[in-house]
Amino acid sequence: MTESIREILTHFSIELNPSSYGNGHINDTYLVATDPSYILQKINKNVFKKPEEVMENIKLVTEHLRRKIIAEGGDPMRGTLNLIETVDGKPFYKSNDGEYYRMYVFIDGARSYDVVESPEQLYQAAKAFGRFQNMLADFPAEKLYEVIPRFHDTRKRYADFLAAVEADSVGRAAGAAREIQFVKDREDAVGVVVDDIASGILPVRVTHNDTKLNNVLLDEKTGEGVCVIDLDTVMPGSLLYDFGDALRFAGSTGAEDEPDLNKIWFDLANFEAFTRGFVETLPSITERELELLPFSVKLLTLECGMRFLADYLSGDTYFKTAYPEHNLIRCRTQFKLIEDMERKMGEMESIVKKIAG
Ligand code: ADP
Ligand code: GN1
Ligand code: MG
Repeated sequence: MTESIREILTHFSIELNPSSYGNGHINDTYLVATDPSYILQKINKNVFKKPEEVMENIKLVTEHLRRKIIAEGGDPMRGTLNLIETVDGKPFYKSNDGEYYRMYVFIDGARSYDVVESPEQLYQAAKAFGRFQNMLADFPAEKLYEVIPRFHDTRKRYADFLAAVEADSVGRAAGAAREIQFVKDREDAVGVVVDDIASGILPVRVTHNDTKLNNVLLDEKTGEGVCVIDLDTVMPGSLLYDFGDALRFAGSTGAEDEPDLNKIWFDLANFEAFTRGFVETLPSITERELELLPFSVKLLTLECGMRFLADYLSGDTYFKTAYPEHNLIRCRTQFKLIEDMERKMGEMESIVKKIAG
């Protein structure tokens, strides 16, 4: 029999009815408003096929971050996610219908943003993502499971996209012909970063891989970055994935699902602020990484756009959607951003040169 969320909570020794929380596209998130408060999450098993491996990664990564933060004199209860164990000492609870639940300490006095409000916010977010990568620079990457195989392998993402077009399993391809062509016209871009990783030109680092602005909490009073959250996809990757994915989202003047494309532009002031924070915090950045920073934003935007479009063509099985065209609307904002970036690529390159000195 399916257990209610209230029953699930008793396994973390809490008696309460929690409420839905946040705007993540993947897991089901609940706020447990007690004192202190907690975040309860049901892990999306369709996305994460082996939830035990996700939890093993998160346990190792948060323990590592905790040690680093303490060594630097910081507050580990705010600087990293803290898992709450179940009554029988496990980092997650598996319900009798086979669902996986985990609980974190709720980080108070900080919040995430779904749309950027100022370049300063981006500067602070970038420093938080940069510090996060620095703290993981000596993490033994071989201990991490690859929880979503080839997550940012854009060649594979492109092949998956073509397969979704070909299958046209819900008959939506004809109505998305323009968007499909937009991706096909940019096939040349998909191999650039993966090929440089394969040939050893780009270093492999332990990266976050999902650096949306709503995956970093900023202090409500000072605006400074407090904690990088949503650690499900921490895996070996490229610094360019974290940079590109962050600006894909935070460089936009509108929401990821804004239907009015006249409101969607790629904002160079936001690009500059984020780049400054990121580059300042990561002295280990290489020449080739610097050179590819502007391109990586276009690449990660293309990757995300083709994932939204492929999901639309496959009947919305991956991302949470609120209405039938949601994934199509999302891919359109990504493609509008790419058009604007293509016009602004020269300016983006000049900004990186100016910052890197
Ligand atoms: P998803 O994988 O679905 O994106 P997240 O882990 O990003 O889920 O959580 C969704 C939202 O919940 C976040 O954007 C953030 O606003 C909030 N949140 C998650 N964990 C915490 C936490 N420990 N403290 C405060 N807020 C949190
Ligand atoms: C998902 O979990 P969330 O909402 O932070 C997705 C990202 C996408 C993003 C697009 C595990 O991120 O890869 O870029 O949606 N996460 C996963 O908004 O697929
Ligand atoms: Mg999230």
